Amino acid sequence: MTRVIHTGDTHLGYRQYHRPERKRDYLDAFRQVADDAVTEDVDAVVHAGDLFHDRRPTLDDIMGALSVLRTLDDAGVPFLAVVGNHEAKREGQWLDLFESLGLATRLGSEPVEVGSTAFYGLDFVPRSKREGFELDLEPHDSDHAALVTHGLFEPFDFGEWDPRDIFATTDVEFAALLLGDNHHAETAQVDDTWVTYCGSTERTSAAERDERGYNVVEFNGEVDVRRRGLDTREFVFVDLELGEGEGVERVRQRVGEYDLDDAVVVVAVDGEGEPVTPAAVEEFALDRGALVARVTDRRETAEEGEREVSFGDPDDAVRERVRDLGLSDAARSLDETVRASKVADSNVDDVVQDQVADLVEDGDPAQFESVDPGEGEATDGEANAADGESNATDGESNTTDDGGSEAVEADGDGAVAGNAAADGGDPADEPDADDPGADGGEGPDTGEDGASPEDGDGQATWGEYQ
Ligand SMILES: [Mn+2]
Repeated sequence: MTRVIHTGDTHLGYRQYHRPERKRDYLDAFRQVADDAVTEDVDAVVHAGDLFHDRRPTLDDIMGALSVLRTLDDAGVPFLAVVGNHEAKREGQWLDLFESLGLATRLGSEPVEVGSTAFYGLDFVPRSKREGFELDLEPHDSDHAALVTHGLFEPFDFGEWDPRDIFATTDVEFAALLLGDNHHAETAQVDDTWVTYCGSTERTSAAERDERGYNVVEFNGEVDVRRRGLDTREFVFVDLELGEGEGVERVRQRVGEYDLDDAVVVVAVDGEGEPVTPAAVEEFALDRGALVARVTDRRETAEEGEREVSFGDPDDAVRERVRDLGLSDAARSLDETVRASKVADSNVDDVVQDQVADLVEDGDPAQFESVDPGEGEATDGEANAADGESNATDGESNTTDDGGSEAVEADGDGAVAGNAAADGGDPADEPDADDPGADGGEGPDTGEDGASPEDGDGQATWGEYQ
């Protein structure tokens, strides 16, 4: 018999909404998981990737991780893990550091036996390396085997890789596939294998509405997967349909019905009535003790494109014009930092410098390709300009794959607009501009909180740019 906690997508170091409190929340959630593991005396904690939000966590984040791992180690609970796309570095991984300290085991092609189960690991595999991919596993002689990996798998939303394509390449039969990447917890059966996402342990996006938690997986002839909830930061979601003649007063009234103390308040306004200025509602929520408030008037987004831009809306005018230019992800990210983001003016210079350095280091030509500006085609001129830039980085581009440089993200926390794969674009969240190019090389984060399994419509939207 083997009983483990299956967790992942911890995203330590993420300063969501640019609030230090949020950063502490991610560590707190990780600590809760470890404390539960000790209390419940499970045989191991299995981590399916994205322990860190960023491949360059701060010393503080690393110290935080170490202290939780030490709790597990002191209690004799092994920590078995793989590398996710967010934290992937080109060569040595953070996980290797923890392993060298005796605080973690990096799962791979050799079975790690815990009780009656052999655990294997597969780090995030970029899309470019999936064609002809083969698992090369050492055999095991345990009762069960489980594969731990990070990526978007079928049959779940935004799945882009059929687990059977992996199963077919190895003689090892898996009782369970323990997954990370999709932040939405879900379990299904594929052939004879249980396939399960444990979900993130703190919301990395306002699209992650369900209670956060982790899985407890028991291998005992059969596989049993159960959910456990975590005590996370309060999020108050207010979805409002305004009637004729209703406006900001009605929104304030509805928001005021909730206990907002220390909560993240996410308001979406739809329906008829008057336009609602987000700032007026946000101020109201903050006055009532909210930690963060984000208000979206969905009627504005819906009308985008057909709306006349007046001189009263210079930001809208600029936004439309920038969109028409079909700028590359790289250019948009820089523009966002300079013009739109919450980066303090005094820091813009440094942040842009970091972003450019990251882009050069990543050497991913896709970042410099112009995007389709809505209905129209990118003009030849723009495409050529993008080519010229991508040549400059070609020399490095073949080194980026091991950094997980694919523009693949639907785990609710790093949509790449140009990819459009699963980008629901949640306008309630702001781009994480103080976290330049932080996502395992998958590109500048113009929509840090954008991807949304629930809201995903397959379209890159401009909402996240706001
Ligand atoms: Mn993740």
